[in-house]
Amino acid sequence: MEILKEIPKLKNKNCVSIGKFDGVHLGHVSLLEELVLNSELNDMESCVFTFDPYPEDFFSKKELLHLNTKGEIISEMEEIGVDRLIRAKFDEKLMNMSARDFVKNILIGKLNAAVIVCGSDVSFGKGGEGDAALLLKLSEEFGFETQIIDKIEYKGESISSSRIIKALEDGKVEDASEMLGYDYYHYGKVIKGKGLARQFDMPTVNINPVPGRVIPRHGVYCTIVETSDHKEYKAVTNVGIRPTVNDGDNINIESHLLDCPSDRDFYEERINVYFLRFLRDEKRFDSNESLFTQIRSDIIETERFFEHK
Ligand code: RBF
Ligand code: MG
Repeated sequence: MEILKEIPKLKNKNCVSIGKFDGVHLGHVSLLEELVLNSELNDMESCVFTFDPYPEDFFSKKELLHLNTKGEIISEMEEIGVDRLIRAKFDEKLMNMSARDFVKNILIGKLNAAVIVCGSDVSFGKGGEGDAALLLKLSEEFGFETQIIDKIEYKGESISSSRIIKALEDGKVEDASEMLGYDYYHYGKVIKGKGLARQFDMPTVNINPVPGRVIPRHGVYCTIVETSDHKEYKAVTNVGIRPTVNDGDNINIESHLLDCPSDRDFYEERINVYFLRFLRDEKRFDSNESLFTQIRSDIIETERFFEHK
């Protein structure tokens, strides 16, 4: 896949998608698959047009949290078979371009779009004035084909990144999984913990969350921990700031693996932690003893969860 920062002038006809593509989820994946299928049927190349930074990050003047890193999204596009990804700088000129000019000058003039594939909620051009209806209208005038893809629904509402982020922030990780098409996860290199959990005969593995990625609601979860040798362990994981033992607001993701020899040290290995079920909120306990009494019951609940799974 070719990745471009500048908008190229393409000679051959292309199938083009425009959209935010700010996360890997069922809605975006189905749209991209449709784009690639369409390009193959038409014997054209597929091209995704996006903005970098995301317009919502630009307008809020900070990098908001997203479901995936840009690198993860790029890998997914590559895997789906997108030929070309344009990450155009979101600047004054593009921002103030009318929707009609955007189609005429960029999509047709530069990208030579013969087919445009996009979601029914597409919005483009100045202030987001352009929508699916306008694309259909302009396709007659300029002679390109527009294919509008219906949004995928879950529990009666359409799937979107913001809805999935909300579910994660509410601890509704099963809903998030259904909308993502995979279990939400965090990953990282195992860092040194305090060793306190080990004293209580509950060794744990700690990672820091990936910057920029959404953190699920602080609390305790049934999880799967996948190690770099592709072994999967049932685990119980705390996400949060550990108010019982810490003063800071540094967020930590700490997992106790259910069936793992306690002398196995994962230090510096890369792990993935997949969130399967929210058990309870993170709390401040009066003593380490009461914290670990609670953790023992979290472990029992987690064992039950996996028995019934
Ligand atoms: N720390 C807290 O301060 N409050 C909690 O509710 C809490 N729950 C936890 C649940 C599990 C399953 C695990 C593995 C850890 C939890 N911790 C919690 C973190 C705990 O403070 C930490 O394991 C030890 O202090 C050692 O770093
Ligand atoms: Mg979207």
